[in-house]
Amino acid sequence: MRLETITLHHIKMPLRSPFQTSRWTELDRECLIVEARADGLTGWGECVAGAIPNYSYESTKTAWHILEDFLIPLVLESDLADVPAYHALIEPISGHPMARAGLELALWDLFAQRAGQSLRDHWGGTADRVKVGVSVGIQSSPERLLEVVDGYLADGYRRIKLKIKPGRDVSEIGIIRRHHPDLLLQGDGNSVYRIGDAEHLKALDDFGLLLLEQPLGMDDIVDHARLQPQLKTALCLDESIHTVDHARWAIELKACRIINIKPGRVGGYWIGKQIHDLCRANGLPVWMGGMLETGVGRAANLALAALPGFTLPGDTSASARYYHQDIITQPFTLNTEDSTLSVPTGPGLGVTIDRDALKAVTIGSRTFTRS
Ligand code: OSB
Ligand code: MG
Repeated sequence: MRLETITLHHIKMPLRSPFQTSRWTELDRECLIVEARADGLTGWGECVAGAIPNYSYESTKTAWHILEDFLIPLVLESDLADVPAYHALIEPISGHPMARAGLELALWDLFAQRAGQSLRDHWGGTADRVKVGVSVGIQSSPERLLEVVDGYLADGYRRIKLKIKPGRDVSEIGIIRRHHPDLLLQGDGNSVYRIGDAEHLKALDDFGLLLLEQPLGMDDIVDHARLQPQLKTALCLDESIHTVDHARWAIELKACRIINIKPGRVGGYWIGKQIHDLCRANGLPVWMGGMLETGVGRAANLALAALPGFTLPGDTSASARYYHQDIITQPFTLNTEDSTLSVPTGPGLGVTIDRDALKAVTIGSRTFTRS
């Protein structure tokens, strides 16, 4: 496939409520929407790098730089047979997984449309619906947190993930567990604890958590392997897993019992699928993480989460949990009877971009053309 144009849309969307983790707070969602044209088709992708390099070192500006100066020129000079050929083409460029993943998704959308398949079918997914929960940020007090969680339960969500940090962990998880003894509940430390906190983290074993996500350092596997045998609670790695090798090392070292797959973090859906396959072969459950995606990334995340190894509820909540107005014409809504989102079935991503809504949140754009 010879791409004719690639457009980057830098967008900024206000979040319905601030999202606070152990290390940062987000008020708005910035990201890049990638629009690629070839053979009369338009493919869409989402690069999830945000305004500030907090969750990882990437930001919308570094991603724009990597896309504009390296990835897009390579693609516009080439005739790509498939998505693996894209990965071979950009292999000399190191790092920047979110930038790579954003363009990769636009290519997946084009190749799946050309094959007349939904992304789910293209990737071999089987599920029609994906179980989902909500990732709830740190609130002003445990009492306020309980109100917020009760609101999501009233909306129909059946799994809750709580952001935690030292001093805002045992109290927050404790109050939710006391009020909801049977709720599927999990915590996410976003890399703020250290191995010296092992005794403190053991207190969380009393709450019957589904899992504890990434308590220790952003690149750590070794200390998580020291921590896991000291806990009853299953550890789940997020920030530490960027490659298939990282997943293999984590499995070999028994650093976790579960892995959260975020396509942006690992450089796209192709590698995300490989991590899924590796975990499945080794008996580790996986689940779909989230980066507060727009409807574009959300559609693709649901398609990948339709693979059989995604056995735990994901962070792919409905559009309205994040935004008053999504950039797709049919926002994702929760199936309240089973706390699921339906996997799109149309060709490619299976969603339609709302051009007016996209325009309203665009703060910069540029089109690159094959010369
Ligand atoms: O650690 O999983 C995380 C959002 C942004 C960056 C990191 C994380 C998150 C979430 C929210 O937890 C996931 C979502 O609802 O999209
Ligand atoms: Mg996380």
